Amino acid sequence: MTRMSDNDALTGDPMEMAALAARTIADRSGIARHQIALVLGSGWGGAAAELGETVSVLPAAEVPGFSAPAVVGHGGTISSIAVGDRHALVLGARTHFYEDRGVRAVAHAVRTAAACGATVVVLTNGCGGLRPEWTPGTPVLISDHINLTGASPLEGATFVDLTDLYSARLRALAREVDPTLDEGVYVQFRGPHYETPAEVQMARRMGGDLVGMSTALEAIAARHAGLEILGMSLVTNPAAGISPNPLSHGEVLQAGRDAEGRLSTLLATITRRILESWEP
Ligand code: 8IG
Repeated sequence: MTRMSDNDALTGDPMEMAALAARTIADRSGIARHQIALVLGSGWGGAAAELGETVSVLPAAEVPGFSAPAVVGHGGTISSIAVGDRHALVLGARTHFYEDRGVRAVAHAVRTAAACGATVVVLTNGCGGLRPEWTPGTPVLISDHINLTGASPLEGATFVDLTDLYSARLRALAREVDPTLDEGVYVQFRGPHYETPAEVQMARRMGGDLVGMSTALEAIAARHAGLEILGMSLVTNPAAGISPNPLSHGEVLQAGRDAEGRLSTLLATITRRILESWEP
């Protein structure tokens, strides 16, 4: 049996580590199976409260393989929410690639979601927008991604098909809830610095619409774990050079807070819609 004395260490087999985390979540929450998981990024933190009745809240640091958040404004809890007769696992604890804890730590949350029984994961983030009409506070569905991190969350000769990585079925469900939702291609940079204007123009010419520092690596790991993926970005700022003003983390957080109420309702409604369509 694997014993964890140091919660930060992700030294064992990644799938075993996820199974261990899933057992801890099941034992501590009393919920044997979660049908859907949500990873909440900047600006999306309020959604859990609107989703349903909170059954359990665990500090991430008490679940094997997770650690306390590195960034102010990012959560640090793993919650079980009752939605009708189903349960959503809300992961407010994301490890970013730029934290240098390795790709296993980045992938751990979605692997744990799959080990908890989820078949769908909703990956959310705050990001920069490349289209000027996407003012701060605009939610955008992710249609595809470009991974510019130079990394993969998968190890060894693991050849995973990424066609339709971001489920067309789930995007259609989201648009049933809000037909005005735009969609775009998410470009993951390594960070933690924001892009230069030249890099933003590069991303645009490559076909990108959104720039961020998460989600793409998680989506790859999620697909590998067998999950169906809905990706949603909150444009918290125009990407560098898109507007004449420089970027500040404070403004990014403020845009997130300002949009939070509306976004929470949107995400909760979409999640309930997905659960209505859920089949074991
Ligand atoms: I919030 O403009 C947020 N995250 N790479 N660029 C990148 N990540 C981000 C940005 C942005 N805004």
